[in-house]
Formats: sequence, structure tokens, C-alpha cells
Amino acid sequence: MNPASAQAIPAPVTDTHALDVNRLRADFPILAREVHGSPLVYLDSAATSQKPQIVIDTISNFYRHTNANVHRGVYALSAQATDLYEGVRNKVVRFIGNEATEEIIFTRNATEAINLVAQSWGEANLKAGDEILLSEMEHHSNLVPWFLLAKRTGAVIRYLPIRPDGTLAMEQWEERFTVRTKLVAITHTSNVVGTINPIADIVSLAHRAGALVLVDAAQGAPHCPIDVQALDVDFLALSAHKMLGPTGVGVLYGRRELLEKMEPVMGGGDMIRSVKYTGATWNDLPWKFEAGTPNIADVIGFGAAIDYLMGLGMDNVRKHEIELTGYALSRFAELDGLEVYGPTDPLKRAGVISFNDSEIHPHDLATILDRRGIAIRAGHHCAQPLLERLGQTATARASFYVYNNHSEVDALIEGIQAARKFMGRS
Ligand code: 7TS
Repeated sequence: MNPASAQAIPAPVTDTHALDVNRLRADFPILAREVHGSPLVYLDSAATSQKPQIVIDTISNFYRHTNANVHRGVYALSAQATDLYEGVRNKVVRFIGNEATEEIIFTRNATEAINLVAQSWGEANLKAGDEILLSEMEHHSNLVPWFLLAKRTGAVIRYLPIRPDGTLAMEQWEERFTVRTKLVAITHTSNVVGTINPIADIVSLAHRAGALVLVDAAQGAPHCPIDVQALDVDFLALSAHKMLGPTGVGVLYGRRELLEKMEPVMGGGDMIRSVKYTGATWNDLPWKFEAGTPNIADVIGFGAAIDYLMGLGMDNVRKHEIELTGYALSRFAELDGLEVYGPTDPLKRAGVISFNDSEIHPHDLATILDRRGIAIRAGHHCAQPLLERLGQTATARASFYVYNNHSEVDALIEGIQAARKFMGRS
């Protein structure tokens, strides 16, 4: 057994606060450090989350005690490594609510998961003139793979529009579907405006029109319960590093009957059943799509992150986020001349808040905040078309996770006020 797995997983807290944030902050060693002489206030979890000690220990313990390649050796170490690695597929199954580990493919990140579908399913199923429906709020990772596919196949990209408040204009949806619509690829949660999209409604519209749905859950999966069966999605992509896990691990969920018909996009060891000089046949699912030695240690670390999140309870994670986002939005509203993007109702959005001060450029603001130990992101957030739709080239963005608290929101607001003074504003 991996010794790290014996460590305690935090119990959910069910008083008025969904999470005991002060207690769980102690699980994240990086939160104890200072930056430029001030305690770190980490408000960039939409880019990547911090990691609890249990995830760090699980990875380190794997290398100390169990390191071997998977699916190969008959010796104990390799069998144990294989069990740990494959065991994480069961954890993912429980986390996203599907039934079969064959439907869980480990990738490097959400980006690779989306590219896999574009290259394998897309190339086999799309012809010139077929349509791919995207929304106007997609991350580049859910735009560019489809641009590449459109270039190769002659397929056409169409967009589902957004309203000025950053929500999808659902009333314009039905007219966007045509007999040529083959796929809707849409984000669960926007990484810029924070909008949580009505995935179940979108899936039902798409399926009625005969189209499949791929959900980019890179921002959704870390923050709220996701059930692929209840949502009836066809493909779903996520990244471990945004949900307390290590970098270098992502997941593609796909419905078995779709994955079975898809060709691998990468060839090599592990993904074959047999190879002759004249050709090869493919391994079973999910290994057909996992060529070469996988990221064994980090997948196992991801398993610890899933255990940690499920120990907190995803309902509690979401409740905490609603509460903190509501508080942050009310504090932002105190600042004149500050534009906040996205829905104003915290129930309709995630804890990722883009904003712009009327006089301070986001990069200047982020630099001034950094001097106070506050980490926010400034820029286009890999969603340039959405920024263009908002009439901006950059925004400042604060994003929260399970370890953030009210005093960090207060520190952000004080930091913005200080930045205004520094830039000569009252
Ligand atoms: N989709 C969405 C909605 C995202 O926010 C991101 C990353 C990705 C896909 C890609 O994830 P990756 O793990 O494959 O890189 N978003 C961000 C962000 O907002 N800031 O840094 C990365």
C-alpha cells in the first residue's frame, strides 16, 4: 500500500460554513510562504490550483516505495504500480459519475483530451460543410483544435452568442443548429467571465439535432459536482492541476460506443494488442489511447487529489465558492470605476472574477498587487475572441478555490485601493 494513502482525508464540515477553510489551509504548505515580505494571497487557481500535502506526499512516496513501469512486469513492484495507477480510473469514475473505467483516458491535460477527440473522432466523422458549434466564451484549447480540424476537413465553425452579461443567449440557440451540425463543443464554466453554462439543456438541444456534445470541464470539474450520465454528455475533458492534482495529467471521458469506433491518434507501446512487420491491432479501451509510458506518479497523485476533494464533498466546495464569490462581488461593488464582467448572481457563476479598473492597466494592477504578495492574473486568459467580444484586450482576474477566505478578498480590495492611490487616484 502506498503509505500516503493512510493519511487523513479532511472530514466535511456541515455548519454554516461549507468548509473549515482555516483548518484546510494548513494542508497546503505553499500558503505558509511569503512573497515580497507579505503572506502569499494566491488568487490564481483558475490557472492552476495549489496542492495539498497529501498529493505531494503521494507522488513522493510512489517514487520512494513503488516506482516501476506499469502494465509490464510480473514482479511485485510493477504489479503494485499498475494497481495504483489503474485504481485512479475508479476514482475518476466516482468523481464524474460514469460507470466504466474503459471510458476514462488519461491525457496530459484538458487540451490534449480535446485535441484527441478533434483528431480521432473529428477526422473520421466530419466532411466539408459539416458544422461544429462552439460558444463565444471558449478558451483557446476549445477553439484551436477545431480550427485545425476545420482546415483539414473543410468543416465550418459556428458560434453560439453570449449576452453582454457573459451568459449564453439561449434564445438564439435553436436557430444555430442545422442538419449539418455534428458537434457542439462548449465549456462548462468560463475561465474569464465565470459563467456556468446550462449543459443539460445544451445536450438535449444538441442530441435532438443529432449532434454530439463535448464539454470542456477544465474549470467546471474542480468547482462543482459533475455527473456525465445525468448530463448525458458524449465527451468531457478536464485537467488534474486545476483540481488540487499535479500538472501533466488530464482526463478524456468518452462514451464507450464512440471510443470503440475511434482510431488512436498516437502509436507506440501499450496501445497495441499485437504488432507484426505488416501492421498492428489496437489494445482494448482505454489503453488504445494511452501510447507509451504514462505519467504514472502524477496520475497516482491525482488520485489523492480526488480523494481529498471527495472528502470535502463537491457540494461543500461549490457552497464555499458561492459564498466567497458573493462576498467578493459585494466588495468589488464598493469600488467606483471598477467594471466586473460576468453574471452578478453567484449562483450562476464560478469564483473566477475578471475586472478592469477604468484607469489602471491590468498588468500594472497585477504588478502592484504582487508587491503585496497577492497573485492575480492579467491578460487575455487564452480567450482572445471573448476579450474582443467584451471590448477589451486584457482584464485583471482573481480566482478562488477551497483554501481562499474572506480576509484574502479584503486584502485584494485593499490592494486595489492602494494601487489607485499609488497611481494618483483617490
Ligand atoms: N479550458 C478552459 C475553460 C480553461 O480555463 C483552460 C485553462 C483550459 C481549457 C486548458 O487547460 P490545460 O490544463 O489543458 O492547459 N485555463 C487557464 C487559465 O484560465 N489560466 O491559465 C490556464
